[in-house]
Amino acid sequence: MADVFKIYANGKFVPQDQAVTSIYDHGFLYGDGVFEGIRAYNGRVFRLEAHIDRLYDSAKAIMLDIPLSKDEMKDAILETLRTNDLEDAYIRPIVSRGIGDLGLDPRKCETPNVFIISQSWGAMYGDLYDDGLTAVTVTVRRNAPESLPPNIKSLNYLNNIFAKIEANYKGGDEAIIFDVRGNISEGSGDNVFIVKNGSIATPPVINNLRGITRAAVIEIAQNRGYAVREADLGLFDLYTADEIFVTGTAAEVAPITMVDGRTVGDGSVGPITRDLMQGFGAMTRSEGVPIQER
Ligand code: PXG
Repeated sequence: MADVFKIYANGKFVPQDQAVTSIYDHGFLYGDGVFEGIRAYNGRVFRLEAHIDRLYDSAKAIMLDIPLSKDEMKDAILETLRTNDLEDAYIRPIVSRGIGDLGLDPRKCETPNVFIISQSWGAMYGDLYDDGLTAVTVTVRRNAPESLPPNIKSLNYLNNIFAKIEANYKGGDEAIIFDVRGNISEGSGDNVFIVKNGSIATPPVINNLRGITRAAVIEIAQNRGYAVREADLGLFDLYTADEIFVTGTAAEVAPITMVDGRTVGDGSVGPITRDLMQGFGAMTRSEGVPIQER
C-alpha cells in the first residue's frame, strides 16, 4: 500500500484522504490559486525563502491574500515535514481562492484555503540523467505575459499541460515551448539553457517562470567561471547548440541530447552540463533550511 502522508490543511494535520475542499472552491472551478514546488534534501529545505517569496509574489499578482505571514508559512512547511518524518521530500504548498459560488468573481470567496502536501521523492528522470532526454518543440505557445504572466505559478497549468500532451504524442520526454514572438520560453515544468562554444545562454524571465533552480545554476556556472547570458533564443539556437539542459525543482539539472530528431552535440551529455549537474548536486546536499529545530 502506498504511504499515507499527513497534509497540512488550514492549520491542522489530517490524513491525505481527508485533506479536501469543496467543488465550489474557485481553485477547482477556475484554477484560481497559486502553488509552489519545493524540495528537501538530506534534512534541509532547498532555497525555502526564495520559494516562499515567489508564492507570495504569485498571490499578490492575482490579488490573493494568503492568511499566513511568510514566517508562519515557513513554520507550517517545516512542521509538515517533521510530522511526516521526511528528510528527502517534495513539498507542495497550495493556496486556493477558497469557496465561492458559480460566478467567477473572486470577491465571492471569503477565505483562501491553504494546503501543504509533502511526500518522498526521488530522481524524476531516472536513467535519463546519464543518457539525456529527448525534447520536442511544440506548436502551442506559452501564455503571453500580457495575457497571463508566466511568472505566476498559478493553479491554472493548462498551457503547460497542452505542451506536455503534445510532447507525449510526439514521443518527447519534455516539451520546449516558444512564446508568441518565436523566442524560447521554457519547458512544461522547467527552464531551458543552451551551451554554444563554451558559453551558456538562457531566455530572459519575461516569458517564463523565474526558476529557483535556474537562479542557483546561474550562480554555480558563474562561480565556476562560465560566461552566462540571458538572451532571446530561437529554433536555430536550439538546433545548433553544443549542449542543452533544463532546470527545475523536479527535473534538477537534466541534459537534453536529442531535439526534434536532431542530435545535440555528439549525442552524449556534454561537459558543461555534467559539471553543472555535479555542482547542483553538491549545492543541494550542503545548503538549505534545517527541518529539525536546533
Ligand atoms: N517553469 C515552469 C513552468 C515550472 O512549473 C519551472 C520552470 C522551474 O522552476 P523551479 O523554481 O522549480 O526551478 C517550473 C517548476 C512537477 C513539478 O510536478 C514542476 C515544477 C516544480 C516542481 C514539480 O512536474 N515546475
